[in-house]
Amino acid sequence: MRSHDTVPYSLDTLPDDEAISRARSLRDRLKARRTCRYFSDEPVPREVIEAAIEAAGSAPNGANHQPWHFAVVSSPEKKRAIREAAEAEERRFYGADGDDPKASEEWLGALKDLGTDEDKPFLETAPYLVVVFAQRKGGIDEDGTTQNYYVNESVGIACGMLIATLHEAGLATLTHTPSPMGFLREACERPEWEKPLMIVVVGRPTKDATVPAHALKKKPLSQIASWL
Ligand code: IYR
Repeated sequence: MRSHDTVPYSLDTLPDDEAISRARSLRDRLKARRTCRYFSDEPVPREVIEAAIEAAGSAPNGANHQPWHFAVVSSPEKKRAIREAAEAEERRFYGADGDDPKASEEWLGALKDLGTDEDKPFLETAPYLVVVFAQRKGGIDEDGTTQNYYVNESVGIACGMLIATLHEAGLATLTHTPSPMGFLREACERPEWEKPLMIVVVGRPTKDATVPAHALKKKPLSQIASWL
């Protein structure tokens, strides 16, 4: 190793059975997470959002530049503006405005079992929209001059940690990705070198919320892992 400042690091050593049982228990809690599309307007504590963003902000990332920004939107006016702009894009995507859909027939076919369409009422009803921005530059400065590395990987991992923490706090989430979503930069007053990556919709499910049965079909371990 080249010389650099260090601090000690250690982890509690768990007995194997305890390690296995903890891994399985977190697995089971994470497996219970569902992508929810029916949100009530019931408020949720801001502290939960803050803690989840702090968890996300601890994600492994390129050169510790922490190339992310989380714009937390709760104002009804902002949420409405985001909904209107997102639905305008989604109408083009699904061809709901009378023109040919931007999405291919194949893509629309792949979405059939999810039941999604151009209506996104949750963007207004959910108490919080966490708009996640990836900083292509400017991770360690304010003026966007520093180059960042592995930006999509870093921010993707951070989003996973954000969602996991929100789920652990009993909140429902939805990763929403209108396409294109450049309008989010203006709505959230972010600089041009930041790229909106996704909206994480956060709140509580409505009493009669459902999820698509299709989304419950998960590939078994034998299909998603190989051991070499
Ligand atoms: N952004 C659109 C379409 C969409 C695309 C994929 I891939 C999904 O898994 C779900 C939706 C929408 O939100 O409707």
